[in-house]
Amino acid sequence: MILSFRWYGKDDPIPLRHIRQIPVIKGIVSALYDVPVGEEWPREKIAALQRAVRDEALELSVIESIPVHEDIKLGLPTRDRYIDNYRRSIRSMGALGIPILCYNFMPVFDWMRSDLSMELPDGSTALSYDHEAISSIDLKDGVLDLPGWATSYTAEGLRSLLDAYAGIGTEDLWRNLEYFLKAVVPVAEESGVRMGIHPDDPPWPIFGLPRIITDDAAFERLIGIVDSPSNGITFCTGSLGPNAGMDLVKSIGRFTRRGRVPFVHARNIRRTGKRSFHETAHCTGSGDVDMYRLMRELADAGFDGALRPDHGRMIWGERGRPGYGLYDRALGAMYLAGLWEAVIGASQ
Ligand code: CS2
Ligand code: MN
Repeated sequence: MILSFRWYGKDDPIPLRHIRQIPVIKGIVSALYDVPVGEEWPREKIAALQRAVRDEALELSVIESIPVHEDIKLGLPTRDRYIDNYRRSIRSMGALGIPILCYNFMPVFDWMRSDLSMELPDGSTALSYDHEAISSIDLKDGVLDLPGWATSYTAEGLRSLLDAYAGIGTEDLWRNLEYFLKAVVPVAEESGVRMGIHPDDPPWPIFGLPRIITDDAAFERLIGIVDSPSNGITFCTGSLGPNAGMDLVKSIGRFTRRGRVPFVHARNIRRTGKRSFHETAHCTGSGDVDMYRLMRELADAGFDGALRPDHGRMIWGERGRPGYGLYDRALGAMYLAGLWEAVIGASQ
C-alpha cells in the first residue's frame, strides 16, 4: 500500500517540504491545475511536476484528476476531440510511470456541501451537507449562493450548462460514460495506468442533475463496461458513507478482490439525517465509517494500490482550502498508517 497525500501544486499553501515531514507518507496525489479542461496535458509539464515531487524524496503516485470535459458527459459531437486529448494525457502518464488516475463523472459540480465550516463540539470545523439547504438553492440565475464557495463558472456559463443537461437522464449519462470508457480504458491498459472513478459526492442527484456512481450496483455496472484492471474504482469512504444502505466493508473487499480498486480515499463522516451528514476526524470513534474494519478488509483482500487521507477538519486555528488543511490530514495519515501496520502485522 502506498500511503499518499494530496498536494495542490505550487499554489498549495502547504509545501511538499511539510508533507515530507509526515513520516508515513510516500506518495503524492496531484494534478496540473493550469491546463484548460479538455486540453491535452503537456508531457513536459507532468514531468516537471514529477521532478518537483521527487526533489522532496516523494513519488508522484496518483493523478487526481484529469477532469472530464462536460461535452463528454453530455455526449456532444465535440466529445471525440476531448477524448483524444484524454487518451494522449493518459499515454504521457504511462510513459512517465505514473500508475494511477482518479477521475469523476459528476455533471457540472464535483463534491457539494452546504456549509464549509460547521463548528463541531470541540471547536474544530468541518464540511457538512444538508439536503434541504441544498434543495432550496435556485440556480436559475446561474449563481450558486453558498458562503465561501467558489465555482469556476460565470453565471452565463452555469446557466447554459444546466440548460444543456436538461435533457440528460441517468441512462444517457451511463451511455456517455460507456462511450468514454470504451475509448480510454484500452489506452490506459496499454499504458500501464489504472483508472479509478471517484464516486459521486454526495451519492444522490443534486439540482436535478443525474448522479450515477453511488452504490455497489453502479460499481458492478461500471466494471462490466470494459473488463480490464484499468477500469476501476477510487473507493472514497466519505463519499459513499452518507449512503446508509451500503455496507462499505463488504463493498471494498468485494471490488478489491476483483482487482478493481487502485485507489482509496479514507474519510469519515457522521450521518445526521436521511440526507444530511458532516465530516469528522478520520478515526472510527468519530464517525459512522468503521475505519479499522475497512483497513482490515483491505489488507485481507490484498490491496496494493494507493490510499490517502481525504478531507480533514480545520483544527488548531489553521486556515486554508476547505477539507485540505495540513494538520487534521496529517493526524489522519498517522492514524491510517497505524491501523495498516497493525492489520498487516508489519511496518511499511
Ligand atoms: C475529492 C474530489 O476533495 C474531494 O472530495 O475526493 O474532489 C475528487 O478529487 C474528484 O471528485 C476526483 O475527480
Ligand atoms: Mn474522495
